[in-house]
Amino acid sequence: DGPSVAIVGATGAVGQEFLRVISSRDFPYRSIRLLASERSAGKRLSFENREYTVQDLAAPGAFDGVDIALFSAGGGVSRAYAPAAVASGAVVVDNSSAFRMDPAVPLVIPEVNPEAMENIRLGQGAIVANPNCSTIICLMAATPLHRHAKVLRMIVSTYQAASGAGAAAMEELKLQTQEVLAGKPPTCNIFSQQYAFNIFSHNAPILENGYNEEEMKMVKETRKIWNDKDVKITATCIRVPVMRAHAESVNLQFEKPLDEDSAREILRAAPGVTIIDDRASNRFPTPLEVSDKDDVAVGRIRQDLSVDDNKGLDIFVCGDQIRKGAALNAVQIAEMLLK
Ligand code: A2P
Ligand code: 11C
Repeated sequence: DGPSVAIVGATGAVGQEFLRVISSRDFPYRSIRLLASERSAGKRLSFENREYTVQDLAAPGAFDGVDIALFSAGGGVSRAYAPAAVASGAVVVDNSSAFRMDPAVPLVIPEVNPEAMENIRLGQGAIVANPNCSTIICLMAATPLHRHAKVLRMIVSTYQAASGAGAAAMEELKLQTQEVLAGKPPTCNIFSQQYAFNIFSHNAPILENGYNEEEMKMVKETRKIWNDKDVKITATCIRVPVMRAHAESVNLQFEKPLDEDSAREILRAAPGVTIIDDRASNRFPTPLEVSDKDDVAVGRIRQDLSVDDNKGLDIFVCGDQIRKGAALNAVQIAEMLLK
């Protein structure tokens, strides 16, 4: 029993994680269909002791009988194929940026704004958007504090992993690391400059206002998810040579006072959040520590001494980009559809 599920982008980094998360959470499904480009069509993949043949997304009838379609094959693919999935009655959970800012499409982090999708029903074609990974990881930690003291301004600096740019970028980081250690010139296919032993501004296109698209996603998506068009947000997004978890330094300025002990209590009670904040031994969240974990980790919880009246806090957040930043969040959305 359970819904019939299609995975779009099944051969990709997030697509593969969809399968691992479905399995580890015992997500009930009647059938699973694996879809990717024609390059992968015919490829055999095994999942939960069964063999599947990857099918071409563009083949006719790709969504026939599908109840839930989890998309992670880029914005272009979502724009091209999500409407067909919706027309055939599927609820699309879309990991791309294609529909996030569409007022008719809920943009959902289940721990943060589940109410946004209360009108979405299985059997009635619709799209639910998964936020950008940097937004999800940031808001998992910032929202419980926002609910308590209302964020007026948020300043984010990210340290983003290779996985955000897909499986090929992760391969490029491995290859370049070996090449540089061997004294060879690094192969630059995915990124235009050396990635191993380097950091650079996020590869998303730079917009006219000088921000890159990744930064503006954090600004706009947060306003939509918090349903707060006035909250002031600025971000600087940076790519670091880490495999699969993002780190973010988040500075929060509040309307009401919030002392650091209360903040720690609030975060301790927040679902999907783990605190790693050991000042005595200088142990705080790291990308490695959260890799393959569901929870986002928060530490460096401290009063911002540049803000009066306990109205400012600094925190450091790490989260697995592929898991809570993408696949887990999408599967949690799918679970909400079953309720
Ligand atoms: P394929 O492996 O056939 O190229 P990642 O984010 O790790 O780079 O993965 C991208 C995913 O999106 C892959 O599964 C990839 O399939 C899929 N994909 C990319 N372009 C298309 C397309 N035009 N049609 C269908 N699937 C696509
Ligand atoms: C990254 N978050 O880490 C980006 C990539 O809107 O889903 C995913 C972009 C998106 O590079």
